[in-house]
Amino acid sequence: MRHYTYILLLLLLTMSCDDGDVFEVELLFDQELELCGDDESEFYLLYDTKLDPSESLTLKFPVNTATRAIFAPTDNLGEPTMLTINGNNTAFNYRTYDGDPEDLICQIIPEPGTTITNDYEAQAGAEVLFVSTFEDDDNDGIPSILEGRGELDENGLYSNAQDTDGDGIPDYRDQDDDNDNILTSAENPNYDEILGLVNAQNTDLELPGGDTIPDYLDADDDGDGVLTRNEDTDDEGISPLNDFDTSNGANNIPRYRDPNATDEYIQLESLVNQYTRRVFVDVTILQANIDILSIEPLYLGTYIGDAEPITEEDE
Ligand SMILES: [Ca+2]
Ligand SMILES: [Ca+2]
Ligand SMILES: [Ca+2]
Ligand SMILES: [Ca+2]
Repeated sequence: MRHYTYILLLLLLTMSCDDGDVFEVELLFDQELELCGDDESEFYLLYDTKLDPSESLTLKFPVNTATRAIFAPTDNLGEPTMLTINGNNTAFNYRTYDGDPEDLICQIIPEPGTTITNDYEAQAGAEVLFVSTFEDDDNDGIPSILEGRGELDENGLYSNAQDTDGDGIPDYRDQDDDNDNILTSAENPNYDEILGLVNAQNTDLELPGGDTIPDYLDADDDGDGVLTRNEDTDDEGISPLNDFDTSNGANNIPRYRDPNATDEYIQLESLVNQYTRRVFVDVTILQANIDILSIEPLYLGTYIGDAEPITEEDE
């Protein structure tokens, strides 16, 4: 996950008044962009607002196939998308207000004059550069980088990522890494920010037939030769697909953790996998050759989308 620490980044806009005087405005925005509009709207509006004094930076641009792609990247190459400010449907504004601008801001074409005290619009010609990337996460409690995600390939994808169970879903997107129908998050990987995964639960470590493979990567947790997915999770409620036995199991231990319980119940069905994708869009305004706003390349900020759920079947 990216982390931006632009706590007090000072940006300067040099502006000219109607009489030609130039003055400077300090812009102390947090550069965490928000979005109005969606793929079905007429316009997107990316914006940043602040109080004391109340100001906004807004970037309006039309919704079309090209701009929808800004919010739905298909790779992590970070290839830039460019739009040109045209003074018409693609506009960049700096506004000041006499109150909190938050309620006004999502009116794509606000009525000036009510609470907007100044409205400066970049003239045609400036360019906007968007760089879009995304992060997938199965939210199983283990950071993707520790699930063998590996490096991006030349296509901007993690095509060489580890896939422990060979189900076609790489571990970093797989909620059930060993395909035993028990979610990784329920197999106690015990990830620690400092220690990593050294304390991951391993049921069969000291059992006959056991191993050094942690449960979340071990398809046979008790080392008895019967796959966990074909044993019973008993009344632990740990897997809705692996409940075969109405008894409490021998020794009050669920069969999948009891090496002495070796009855096999064939389960061919697997849990449906769901992961989340979060999109990041870095926005920079290029080209200083504008009359009203004299800006060098201005890093406007980053829009961080919601973690959108994606469902996929294993192969
Ligand atoms: Ca995983
Ligand atoms: Ca599992
Ligand atoms: Ca094990
Ligand atoms: Ca077993």
